[in-house]
Amino acid sequence: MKSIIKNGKIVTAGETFEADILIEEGVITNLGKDFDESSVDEVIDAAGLLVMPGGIDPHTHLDMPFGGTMSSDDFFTGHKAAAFGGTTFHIDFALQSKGSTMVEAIQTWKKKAEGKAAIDYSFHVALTDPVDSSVEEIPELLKEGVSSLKIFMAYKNVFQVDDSTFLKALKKSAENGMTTMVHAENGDAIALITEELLAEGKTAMGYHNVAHSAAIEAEATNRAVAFVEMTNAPLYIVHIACKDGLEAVRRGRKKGLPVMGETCIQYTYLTDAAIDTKDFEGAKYICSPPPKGDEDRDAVWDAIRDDTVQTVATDHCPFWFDGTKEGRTPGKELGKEGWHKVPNGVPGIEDRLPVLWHLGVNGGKISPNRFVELASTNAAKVFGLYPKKGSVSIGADADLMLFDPEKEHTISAETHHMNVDYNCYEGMKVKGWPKQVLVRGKTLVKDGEWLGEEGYGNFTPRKNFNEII
Ligand code: DUC
Ligand code: ZN
Ligand code: ZN
Repeated sequence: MKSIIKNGKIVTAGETFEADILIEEGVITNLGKDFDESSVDEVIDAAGLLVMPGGIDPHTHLDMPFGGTMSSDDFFTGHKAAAFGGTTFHIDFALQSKGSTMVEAIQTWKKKAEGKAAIDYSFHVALTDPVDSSVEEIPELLKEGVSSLKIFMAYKNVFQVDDSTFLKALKKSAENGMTTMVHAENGDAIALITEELLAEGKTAMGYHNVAHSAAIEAEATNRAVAFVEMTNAPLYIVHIACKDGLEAVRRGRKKGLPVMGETCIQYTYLTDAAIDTKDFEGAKYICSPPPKGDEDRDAVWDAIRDDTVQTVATDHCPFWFDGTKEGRTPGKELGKEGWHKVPNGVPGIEDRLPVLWHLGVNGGKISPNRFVELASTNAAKVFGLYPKKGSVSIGADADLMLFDPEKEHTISAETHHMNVDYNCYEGMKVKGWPKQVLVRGKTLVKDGEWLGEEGYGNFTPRKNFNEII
């Protein structure tokens, strides 16, 4: 299969230029002008469109057991929704079960995706069983194509590990050229404050933000950055949502430490006011860490602008608002009796790019090139996929988003493709929408029509010893 994309304006992390793209067997084989159209199967006219690398979402949770239920998107529905929103690759989390190995976790997650995947994907693995054999297993993960390891400082008695395991994992990962990632909230403090709040009968949704305060996130983030100072091991701090946490990362980076930061699209828009409602509506936005105050939301944008964070992900972890309906897994209603029982997570895999473009580029906060860095290229660099993914260059996979910067769209659960009954950006009128989305040269979405297929997506092994950006 041979195709040409012509007349588009190519926007990469580094440059904006006009060129046509020649694609052969899913790979970009030339950039130029006036390619011979007589010998190709398809010519795509991208006049008036921006041609960008497809989005890479480095943080998702599809088909994940959590909070007494399962996240509601699987590897097909989640991939379909991702593609509609311009995302062509994602990295999901395989979670170790206590008593099992991390390699087993990766194999379990590979099975979840096999035959369902519609876009390409990879996995991080979470070390949740804090025993020395887990740390010793770290180099084995590379044989599975996995080069990043996740540590939880929160979710006591579930995923959380102690500081000595965290430090050992950091060192072992660094020795093997792997990137450690961390969920930075103080799990012991959350557990204690939760107990105290419940003893006082404080079950309204807004108390989630008291138990998951900015101080709790910032303390763990500062501790994580200090651990980087002690070990000089690369660390990527996921889903940073508060000003003081961002400040810790900024300070670490100024010192030259190999620390990198991720924020999520919901933190650029939502605040704690969304959760702190009188009724149960607030449950929709309960996630950990939760969005915080106006000042924190402003700090997220500052961090996006000044490169304190290198990626904008989603932490996509959808749960039905009403999971009691036929055919649905239990959802947010599990927490009707209190915020502490609400499954943590928000949907966003489909919304990330249009919302980031609209608030960021149209809002005058970031350039189109910075958008590409945050949405795609930086994740490819950090996680060992670049330049195969995240770039428009000769030899790269033709994972492309043809983006119409003039197209207006109102985001709504009525029209989205995520397998969930609400949308965090309901009613937001965005300008800029993906018109056509390709993975390895195959069109998955065109003008709002699904042309992809279940099983097309490939597991993509990743390299180690990656760039620290
Ligand atoms: N936070 C969430 O809100 N959901 C999934 C896991 C996490 O850390
Ligand atoms: Zn997390
Ligand atoms: Zn997560």
